[in-house]
Amino acid sequence: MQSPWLLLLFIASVAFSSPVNDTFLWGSYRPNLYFGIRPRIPQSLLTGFMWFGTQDYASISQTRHACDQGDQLQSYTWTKYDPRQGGVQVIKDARNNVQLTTEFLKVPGGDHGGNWAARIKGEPLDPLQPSRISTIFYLGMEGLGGIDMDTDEEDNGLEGDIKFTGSSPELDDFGIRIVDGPSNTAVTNGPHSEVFKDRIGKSHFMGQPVPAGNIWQAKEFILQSLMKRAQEVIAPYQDPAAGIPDPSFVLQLPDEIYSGSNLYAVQKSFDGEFQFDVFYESASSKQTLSSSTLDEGIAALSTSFEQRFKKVFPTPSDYSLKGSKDALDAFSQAITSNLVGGVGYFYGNSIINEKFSYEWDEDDEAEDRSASDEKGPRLTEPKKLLTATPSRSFFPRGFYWDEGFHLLHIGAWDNDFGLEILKDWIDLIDDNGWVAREQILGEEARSKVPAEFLTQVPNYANPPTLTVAVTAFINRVKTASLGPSDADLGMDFGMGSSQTPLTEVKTEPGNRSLDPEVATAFLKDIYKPLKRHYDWFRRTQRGQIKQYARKARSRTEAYRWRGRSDKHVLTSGMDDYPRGPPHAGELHLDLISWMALFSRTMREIAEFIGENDDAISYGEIEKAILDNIEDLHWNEEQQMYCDANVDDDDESYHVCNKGYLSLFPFMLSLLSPDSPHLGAILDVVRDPEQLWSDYGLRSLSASHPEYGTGENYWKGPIWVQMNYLVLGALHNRYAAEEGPYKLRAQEIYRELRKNIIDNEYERTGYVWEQYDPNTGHGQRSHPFTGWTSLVTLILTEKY
Ligand code: 6A9
Repeated sequence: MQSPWLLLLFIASVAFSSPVNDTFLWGSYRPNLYFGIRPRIPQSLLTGFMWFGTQDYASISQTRHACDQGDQLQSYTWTKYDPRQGGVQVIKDARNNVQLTTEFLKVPGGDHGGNWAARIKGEPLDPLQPSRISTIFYLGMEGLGGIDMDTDEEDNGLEGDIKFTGSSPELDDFGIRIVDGPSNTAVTNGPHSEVFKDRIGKSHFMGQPVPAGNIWQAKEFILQSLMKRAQEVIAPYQDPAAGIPDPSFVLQLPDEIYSGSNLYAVQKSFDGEFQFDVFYESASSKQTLSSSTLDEGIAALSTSFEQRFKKVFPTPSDYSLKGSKDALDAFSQAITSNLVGGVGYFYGNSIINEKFSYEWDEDDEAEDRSASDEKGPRLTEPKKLLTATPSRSFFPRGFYWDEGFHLLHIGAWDNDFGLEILKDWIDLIDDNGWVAREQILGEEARSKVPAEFLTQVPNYANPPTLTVAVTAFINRVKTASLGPSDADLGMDFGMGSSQTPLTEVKTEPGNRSLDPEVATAFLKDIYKPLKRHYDWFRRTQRGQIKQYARKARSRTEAYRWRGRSDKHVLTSGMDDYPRGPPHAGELHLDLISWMALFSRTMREIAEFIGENDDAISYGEIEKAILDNIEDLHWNEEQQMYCDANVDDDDESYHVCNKGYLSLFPFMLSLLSPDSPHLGAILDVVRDPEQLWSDYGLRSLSASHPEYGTGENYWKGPIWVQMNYLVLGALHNRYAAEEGPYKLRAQEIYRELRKNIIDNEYERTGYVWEQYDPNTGHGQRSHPFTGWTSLVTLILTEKY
């Protein structure tokens, strides 16, 4: 079939065809869907999968496509996922009595990012009950390029393999085949089966043109097309006495292809166990994939994943944890797989408002915001982003400070992949040095966000965690270039050593970027934007120091989150954590602590790449910040670090709220082990009336008047990433270095780690956004595939 896109394509490919050989081109990069494979190319081939039960007519209104807590699936979890090889996901849907397995296998070859295969299998959860499922796999082409389906437009559906060919500037020519497994059966009996006999047991399909940028709404287009036909088919059966046909005979795609189609769907309906495969073959690879490619490939992937996992993230065996070693291994593998399998690729514009400002922020010299004269919200240029996501159902998009934590974990698993993600985040740093806290790129991402949260404001920050991922990377580079005997084997407080053997570290897949030369080149590349980012923080989040001038050793280092409202400081990341009243003279303890860490990490980066003058000045700033944390934020009567504020008489005072906030100088390892304040902090940490619970540290002291009140988001519940920071500070510094509290720190480390790991993870099959400090039960968004997965690093003691 000759079509206009061929001509366009020809022009485009002459203009910018270059072979891509990118190991990370393909992935489950649509993590908002239960299963969606796409390349990390802005506008290209999107694939997706959906299913509904045909046990009744109602189930189609609950077609499963985008992850949704309302679907009430028992679980969906990647049990294995490797960004180079693919993975295995298990989905349990009790309403439709089906357990689905989605397997994804990457097969290298050719010059355009390789091939892949997917297998979708189903079996009844309860074998004694019927399991009637209809599945739809779709492919859509966005941007330049096209897809044709190989069919004579059979009115009654297709038997055998279903074939597509397509092409795009980046992917070049490719083929897609959908192939049935060996023993699928369809519903054959039922009222009026005679009438429908020619269509039973076949694949049904549709193809239609969809406007640019709309493929993400495939579910709506496809179900409309299906329902249109279903209404026509059902019309003659108005008399209930005559019996209504079985839903699986009626709820079928129309077997029509419109000209100019760029969205195609293939539907298969089953009675009981089933299986089918999808093969994507890049023409340049000249390979033909088959079901045995998947049989063998997935088996090999499972074995190599487990072997490598045990090497990279070993579970210590001689530690008295509640779970058995096997159970902990499986759990740890699943949470890591969900983090990595939850990485998405996003592309599109976003909404910013340069002029928005709260009254207490109004005095700011708005140099960063005066660049544009435009008032009110506006759309930015489109941007691309490869990023992990905190939650596939509730917030499947990039969040700035979450990402630093994600990258600690991803980078330890696959350093190269971690750097690809980091690079995309660095690319978001704008000319002023700003990065939006929440990355809501494109219509699909926006469709998940209530209007009042869409707009990002260019003087709002979020905790600077990215450089922590960068220094973790530098530490891996340093460790990898030492021999195993020279390397620091880390602390071991009697739970057995869990250090990775260092031999072969560099040559492992995933670690090529640990080569010191490669690493240095990468760091030199990102240094300039990072520095711009750092300068942006220091310039725009600076606090007023005049009311504190008598106390402060440094006249410059004081900080305040912009963009807080009366009750929330979303920019701090700890949304409803108690704070003082909003005031232009307010100073935030967490932000100044983050700035100390930011300065420290910038110094380490500068030292590594030989920017020695910069390294010295970062060091000086860090020192000034540490002085001011003592001068401005330590409250001697209350024996704790506090926010500071200014009253109506222009006098400064402390705002003290015991909880995660008061731990910051300790939690970010800013205090020296002989700090006179360490003892008081450890007392609060270990006190069951304050932060200590059997399941981890509470966000707010149990003795605080606001504990557990209001939204109760950051007023008590346990957050794993914060516990990870505390454990890291203990493990790497206070339990390791000499000081009066060393033994105490070791003891607390051991107990806290055990409490976190022993919590209820296996009970629900999910990890959760946060945990109830009274029961340990997971709460809020689930599955939470972001920073809660740090339990893996806690288990294997990588901080
Ligand atoms: C609003 C909901 C259909 C809140 O993990 C991401 C962030 C953290 O960075 C932050 O520290 N979460 C934490 O306090 C989740 C934020 C989700 C906002 C989504 C829209 C739509 O519901």
